[in-house]
Amino acid sequence: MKKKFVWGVATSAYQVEGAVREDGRTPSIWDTFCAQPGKIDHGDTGEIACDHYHHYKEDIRLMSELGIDSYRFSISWPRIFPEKGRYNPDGMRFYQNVIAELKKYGITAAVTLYHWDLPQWAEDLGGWLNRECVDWFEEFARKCFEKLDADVSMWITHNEPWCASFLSYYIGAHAPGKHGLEQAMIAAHHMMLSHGRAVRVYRAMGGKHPIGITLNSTPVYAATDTFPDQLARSMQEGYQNRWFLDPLFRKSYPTDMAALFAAQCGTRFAFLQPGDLECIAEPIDFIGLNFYSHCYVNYDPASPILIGHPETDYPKTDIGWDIHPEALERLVRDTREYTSIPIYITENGSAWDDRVENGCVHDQERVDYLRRHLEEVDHLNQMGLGIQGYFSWSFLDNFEWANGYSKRFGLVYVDYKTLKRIPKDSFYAYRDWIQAFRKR
Ligand code: IFM
Repeated sequence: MKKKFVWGVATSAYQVEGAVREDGRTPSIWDTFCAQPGKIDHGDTGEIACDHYHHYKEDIRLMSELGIDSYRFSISWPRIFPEKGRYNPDGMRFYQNVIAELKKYGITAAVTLYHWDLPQWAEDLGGWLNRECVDWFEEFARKCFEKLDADVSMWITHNEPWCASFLSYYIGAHAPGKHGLEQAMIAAHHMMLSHGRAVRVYRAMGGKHPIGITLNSTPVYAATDTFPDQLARSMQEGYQNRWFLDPLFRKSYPTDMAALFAAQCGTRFAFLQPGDLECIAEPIDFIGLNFYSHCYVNYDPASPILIGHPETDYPKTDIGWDIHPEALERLVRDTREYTSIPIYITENGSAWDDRVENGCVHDQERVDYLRRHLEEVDHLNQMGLGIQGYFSWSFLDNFEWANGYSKRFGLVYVDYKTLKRIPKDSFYAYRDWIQAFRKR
């Protein structure tokens, strides 16, 4: 039987939940990072966020009005293990309640285990730079499988490991805000290893639902056809895409990137131990892709990884990202070079400077962006590219990491003073699209 296409929305724990001290939760690296002056726009924090922790029933009722099949959310690790080795049933109860509420409306739960909120206790012991972090993650994953699997429709081990490693340990823009290339390589390796270990645990427990990982690999375009710019394209693909796809599907790291990284930071690859690559390549059931834009590059010999980012004349969203829906085809085709397993678009969306007018939010730019991307997904599936579902980012406006609350991605507007929710025009446009699709 043909599998049903899944329509969904997505959020992540730290970005929406708030309630950072409730029911035994301890701080995550994002609480610590937010407390450091200058890290987050306007000094914003996730302390209250959308207070989804207390508003989840209202939010899920709105999801049912939207008519989605599935809600993708993540689990806050420091709620579940507030200290090393200490399980906290009170923290788990929140997710059990969310899933029970979803069930009432026939909405399935697509659960991400790690969407960047590492417990601070783990960071204090070295975090992802400490190989033991893989064991701590495995313990966390096992507990989530044990307590939630019966009512979860799909598991995503990690969200965008490139961001959680290179953006966080090399560029330093995200928690824990470090600046070392070898550190990023080590963190990425341990995250990918923890992915493989979680998949093995799930299989060993007899888990029957699909399990996979979400990447933010990107379709890359070179500014010109010249050799240097084409080289930069290949480097960018290596840095953001192949560094994760090769171990997942080919049991190796890309040698061109490994050589470049090694020349830059002198790593001896001591973090890579026998058996690791086999574990990372444990077979998965689907791959999640988060797609927002393309990456446009030129050759920059002054950059440690030879990549420059020239200005383009594409129209841009409020966060400055080029709008290029057709680039999704390149991303999907590049992914298809590696695997034929189902692809889910686990995030896609756009930030705009939304305003409330007479109780409504007329976000025509988001409606256009959404429609063009949905048409593209449809087009790719007509060509047989095997996209199995689409999750709009985001259900709610939320804490956009280093941008704080200054960038709004939601289908639902959140008034951060009153916590009132206002469905935007894009909410109704998405609802209508889903309904029309189901009637086909
Ligand atoms: O908000 C983020 C999300 O947490 C991960 N993917 C990209 C989104 C928009 O920046």
